Amino acid sequence: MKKSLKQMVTFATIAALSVGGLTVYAQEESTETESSATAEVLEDSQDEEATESGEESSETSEEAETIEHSIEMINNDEEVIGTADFTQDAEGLVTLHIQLENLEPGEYGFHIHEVGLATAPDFEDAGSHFNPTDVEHGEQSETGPHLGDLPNLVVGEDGTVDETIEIEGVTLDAEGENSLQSVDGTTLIIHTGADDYTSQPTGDAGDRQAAGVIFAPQEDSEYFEADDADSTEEESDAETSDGSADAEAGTEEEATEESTEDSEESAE
Ligand SMILES: [Cu+2]
Repeated sequence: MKKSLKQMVTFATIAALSVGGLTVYAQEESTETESSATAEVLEDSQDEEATESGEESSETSEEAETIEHSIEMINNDEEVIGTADFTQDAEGLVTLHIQLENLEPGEYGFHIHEVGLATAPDFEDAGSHFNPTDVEHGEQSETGPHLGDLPNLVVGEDGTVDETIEIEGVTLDAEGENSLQSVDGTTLIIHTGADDYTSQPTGDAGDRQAAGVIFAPQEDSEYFEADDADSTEEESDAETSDGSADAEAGTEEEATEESTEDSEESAE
């Protein structure tokens, strides 16, 4: 009776172990002669097997990092009117939490545009809608919507917005497909009229009343502006380098400048 139990248990001692997503098959062999001790050990390992396979099902999800990215929104007068906080969760879902103030009550077209530039007052340099899948505009079109098409933004009587929306089909991961970190960058735009979700190619949403660059154009984009980054973030550095550049310039130039300055001073 012990012998038959041992045989059964021996055949059953192939345990599947899940270690960091890799499935490892461990086969236990028992060449020992029959003994109650061996049978007990094997029974124990069978119990462990059951426990392990139970744990296995709860360890299937791969670890993924969340990504957070926050930007400021400005109006046509370059006044900051709020923030847009992008979050990508471990499953890859991108959500946008937008908080704004000092807007006129109403319903406005709201899109991600395909160039990471937003120069006030018209924000026209943000280009067209972000549309990497090359489809028609609007959820009511045959092939749409653009990945940059967002639901109209509704501003309440108090002129504020506090909304969280999911953005399907995009990623914040620079390496991912349809990434908002595209070569040309991306910009969030609020229009002056409502998007009708139908008219091509923009939903007839009118002019642009607010914007925020989500990601700036990358170095190999035709829209890349090295000077822009310097002027916004490194003004003091830029001034310093200008000064040192002048100092490094040849003595002839310096002499010319001095003589020019001298003549100007004498003129004043
Ligand atoms: Cu738009």
